[in-house]
Amino acid sequence: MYTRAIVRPPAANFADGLTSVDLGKPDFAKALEQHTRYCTALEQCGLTLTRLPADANFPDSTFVEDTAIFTDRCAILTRPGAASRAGEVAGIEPTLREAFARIHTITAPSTVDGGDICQAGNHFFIGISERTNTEGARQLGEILATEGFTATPVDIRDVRGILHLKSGIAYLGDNRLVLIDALADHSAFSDYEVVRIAPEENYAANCLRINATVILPAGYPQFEATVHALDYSAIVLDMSEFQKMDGGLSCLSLRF
Ligand code: CIR
Repeated sequence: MYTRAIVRPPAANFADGLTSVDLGKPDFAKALEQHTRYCTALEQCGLTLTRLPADANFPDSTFVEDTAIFTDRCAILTRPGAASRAGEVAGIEPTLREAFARIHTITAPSTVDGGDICQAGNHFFIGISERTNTEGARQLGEILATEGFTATPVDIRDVRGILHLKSGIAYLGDNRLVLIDALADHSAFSDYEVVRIAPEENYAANCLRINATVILPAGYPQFEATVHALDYSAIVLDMSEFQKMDGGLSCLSLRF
């Protein structure tokens, strides 16, 4: 059961952030509107929000998920793999210190982006990507082990079209994983019930199960039908402006 989330709206220079996709420049006013709807959706799921101010020093800072990992036992400050995002962690730390009694820190030469970390109950999948290095995966695995969690690294460096592990996976609870085709047959996931995403709907893999609700992006009818068939209540959100900057639903909040 989640009760809280941390969010930060996009700053006016949001379009200056990093992107690997060729979907055009995001519209700032539209991004703000989509962010507002996102926050309302989290509140509809029962979460109380801590709203940080927009931070134009870091155009990607609306993607707060990459700066920390939250568990029910501790928080972990990450060390983002993109140099332009390294300073975002200091901006989130004071809020973490208020909320968590125990905080661990990823240290050099490790890099970890929160978007590469998928929690499934007491187990974590740790993506090794362009952002999270093998040393980071190892260090994070050790930290999680001290807290009684298990972890499996998943190397996604050869998987085309995903920036982070969670661009291609989501945990829905009930031992059920949403997976893109490129990850669906990976041995790390063999003990789970798999909801496969059709290749043309890959972006929908980055969905969020929050309490009784699944929040999913608009424009993916096959996955939306699956969510209804599985009896979740669904909230569908237009994410177009964040998608242009390689972002999805999970990236825009830290939930706990
Ligand atoms: C970046 O490239 O870092 C941002 N433009 C997008 C980060 C998306 N974060 C996430 O998937 N957790």
